[in-house]
Amino acid sequence: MLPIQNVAGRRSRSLAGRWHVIVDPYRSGAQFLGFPNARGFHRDLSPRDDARIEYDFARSPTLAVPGDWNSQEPRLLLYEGTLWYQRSFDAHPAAGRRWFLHFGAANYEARVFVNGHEVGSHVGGFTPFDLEVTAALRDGRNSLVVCVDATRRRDGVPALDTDWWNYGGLTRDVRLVEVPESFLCDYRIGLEGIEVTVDGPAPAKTVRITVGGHEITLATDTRGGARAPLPFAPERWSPGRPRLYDVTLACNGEVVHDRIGFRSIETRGCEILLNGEPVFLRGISIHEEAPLRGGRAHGEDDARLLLGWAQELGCNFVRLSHYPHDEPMARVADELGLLVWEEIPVYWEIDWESPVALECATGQLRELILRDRNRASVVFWSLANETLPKPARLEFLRSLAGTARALDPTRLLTTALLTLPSSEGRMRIEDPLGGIVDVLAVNEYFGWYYGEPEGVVWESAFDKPLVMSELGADALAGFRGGSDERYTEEFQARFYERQIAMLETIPFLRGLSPWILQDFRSPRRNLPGIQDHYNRKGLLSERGQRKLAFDVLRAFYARLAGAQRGGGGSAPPAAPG
Ligand code: GCB
Repeated sequence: MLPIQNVAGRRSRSLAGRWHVIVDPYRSGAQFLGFPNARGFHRDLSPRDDARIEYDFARSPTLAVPGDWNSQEPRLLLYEGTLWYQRSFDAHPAAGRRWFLHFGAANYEARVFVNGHEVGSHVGGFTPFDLEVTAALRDGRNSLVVCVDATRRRDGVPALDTDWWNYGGLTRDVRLVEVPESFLCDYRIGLEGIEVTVDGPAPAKTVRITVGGHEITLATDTRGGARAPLPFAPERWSPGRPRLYDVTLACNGEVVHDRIGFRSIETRGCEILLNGEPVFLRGISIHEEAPLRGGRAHGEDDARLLLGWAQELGCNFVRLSHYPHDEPMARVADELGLLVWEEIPVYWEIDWESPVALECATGQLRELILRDRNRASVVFWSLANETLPKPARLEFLRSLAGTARALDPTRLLTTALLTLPSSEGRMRIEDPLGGIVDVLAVNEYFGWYYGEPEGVVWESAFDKPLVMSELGADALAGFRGGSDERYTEEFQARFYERQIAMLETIPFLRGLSPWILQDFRSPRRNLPGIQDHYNRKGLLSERGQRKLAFDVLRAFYARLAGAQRGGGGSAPPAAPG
C-alpha cells in the first residue's frame, strides 16, 4: 500500500499528549518478544495483572508526544538507546471501516503494538509511516505501546557520525486515521495532470475532485488507479505570488481537503527556470531545531517561526537540511512563497556496500517524495550531503537518482558536493556525481576550515547551474571584538562580506543557502564558553538573537532582489554571466 496522502486533511485524531515512558537501555522490555505468553512491555501489563511483572506504565513518568526525549529531561539529553512509550485511546471499530496509526516520524526504529499485537515497524528517523490497526482494535479502550530505538548504526542512514543531535523518540505527531474500507489513499495533482489511487478490497470507485472551481470525476480501474489532465489552466505559483487553489477529493463517503499550487521548474544550461523564467535562489539552510525552546522542531507553529525568519532575511529559498523536516514546513512554504530544497540523511560516510543502507535510504527518499510531491514550493530533491567520491558511492547514489526520477520526474535532483580547492586556489567541480544530478551544489568553507575566498577561481566540468549549498563561520551571539578574531560577530560579518565578493565572480552561480539560519546542537562542538555543544554558524543564536552577519546577508539579498526586479535577470549583479 502507498502511504496515506495528507493525513491532516482527512478524518483523523491526534494522539498528542503525555505518554507514559520506560527508559530501557538494556532492551529488557523486548526480551521475551516472540515467546508464547511473553510478559514484555508490549503487553502493557502491571503487577496488578501478575505479581511477577516488573514494570508498570501507569506508575512510570510521562513525556510529551510529539517531542524528542533528549530535550525534555536532563537525564536523557545524551541518551541514544531504547525507550518505550505507552498510552491508551478509545475506538469504536465498525464494519466497512479501516483504521491506521500515522506516525509523522520516529527516530530511528519503531515497533508498534496495539493491545499486545505487533502491528508493524519502521526504520528511518524522519519520514512518516502508516500502520493498519483495524484487526487489532477493540471496541472501547485500546492499549498502544511503541518501542523506539535511537541507537546509531554503521549501516544506518545517517550512519554513525553527524554534525547534529541524535534526537530520539516520537518526534512528530501521531494520529489515528479512520477511512472507508476502500479509500482514496494517494493522489498527485500538478500541471502534468491528476492521478489518484484507491486502496482496498473494492478499488474500482468514483473520485470527485474540485480544483479551482472546476469539477472532474474519475473512475478508478480494478487496481484502483485513474488519471486525467488538469481541467483548467491555473495561474502559476511563485515566491512573488504564491497562489494556492483549494482542492477537495471525495471518494466512497470520505472527503479530503488540500491546497495546491502549480508551477514548473527546469534547467537550461546554467539557468534555473521557474515557470520558464530565470530565477536566482536567495536561500538559507535550516536544521529542524525548535526556535527558542530547543529540541526537534515540529508542527506548524515552529515552521512559521523558522520560515518567517528566512523571509525577514530576504530569502526566496530554503534548504531543509539534512533530513526530511516535518510536513508543515513545505505546506507553510507553499503559503509564504518560499522555494524548498528537501534532503534525505545520506550524510558523510554511509556504508555504500550495504544493501540494508541502500534499502533504508531508498525507503526514506520514497516516503519523502510521496509525502511532498503535491507541494509547489518543493523544487529540489537532494540525494546526499558531502560524500567522498568512490565507485560504490556513485552506484548507491545513481540508484537513488533512479528512484527519485521514477517517483517524480517533475522536480530537479541535486546533491551537496564535497569539493576541495587545488593547491593553486582553483575550485573545479568535476565529481562524477555532477553528471547525474540536474543542479550542482557545493558546500565550501573558504576562510573558515581552509584557505581564503580572495582570488579563488571557480570552474565546472558541467554545463549546469550551481547553488552554493553551504558557507559559514562560527560566532557566539553577543561576543564582540575585531573582525580578525574568530568566534566574534565581527569575524562572521566580515567573513560574509568576503564570501559575497567571491560568489559574485562565479558565472554559473544561480543561488546560495549559507550555513545556517540558527545555531543548533551538535555533540561534535566542544569549545568551552563558545560552543558548549552548539554549532555556532547560525545567523541567529538558538534563542533567535540576531548576529551582525544576518544584516550583511540581508543587505546582499535586498540588493539581489532589487536587481531582479529591475530586470537584472537571474545572476547576482556583479557576476560576469
Ligand atoms: C558541513 C556539513 C554540515 C556541518 C557544517 C559545519 O559541511 O554539511 O552538516 O554542520 O559543515 O558547520 O562544519
